[in-house]
Amino acid sequence: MTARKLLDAAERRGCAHLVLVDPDRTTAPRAAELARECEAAGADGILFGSSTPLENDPAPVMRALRENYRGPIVLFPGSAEQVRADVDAVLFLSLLSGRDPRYLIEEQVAAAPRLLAAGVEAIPTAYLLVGSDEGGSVALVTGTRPLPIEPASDVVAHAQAAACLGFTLAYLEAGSGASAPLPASLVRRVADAAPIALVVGGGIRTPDQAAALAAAGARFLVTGTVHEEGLAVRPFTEAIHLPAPVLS
Ligand code: 1GP
Repeated sequence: MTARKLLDAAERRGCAHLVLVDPDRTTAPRAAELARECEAAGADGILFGSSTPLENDPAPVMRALRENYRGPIVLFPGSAEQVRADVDAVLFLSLLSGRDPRYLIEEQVAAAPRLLAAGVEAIPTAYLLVGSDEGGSVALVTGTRPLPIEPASDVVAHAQAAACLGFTLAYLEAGSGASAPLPASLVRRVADAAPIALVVGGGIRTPDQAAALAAAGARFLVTGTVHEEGLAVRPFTEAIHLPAPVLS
């Protein structure tokens, strides 16, 4: 099972690295290059998807990833429309930071029959837009506002609700291309108080930022924009994989 594989990787590494590939913003040759980098660096998975409706056929990009990367490829869909069978699993998202029934349950009702018919594994994921950047394209598409960073207790309570509702993951999202990642102090507060594996993404631009978020308790970190801009995968993977504790 892909969820198990990912959680095991996070357990083994301390924190796991997921690389986001947006098929509308990545050519097939670039996807092949990125996939080879992910394979060589030991990145733990590739997220495939876009928060906006797809404009191009994503199949060539998926093929390029499959041909060059042996790890899990997980769909990170912007809507039920993007559900496809050639992935190892789907982040089955519910936008818990918003209050719009469409993104809390209606898209899920539309997607579930197709997922089950295709035999694709769903990874129940509470999606929480957080931050001061207005949430980027997800906020725009969904018409929801992100949870403010302060008070942290509100973000904590949302992640705790996700845990109580039985979600496998809680994804703290600053928004793709956000001007800054979420503060490590916030991630630490949530990780300490909510018994659920945290995915953190949006605005991670340097390996140091990634290392700080991993040390703060994120179980998965997602990087996307930096690789679209040409930065290599390996320094991020190395920063994210926490060093094993020294036994005394
Ligand atoms: C977006 O969290 C991911 O959903 C990645 O964000 O593109 O800013 O790395 P970036």
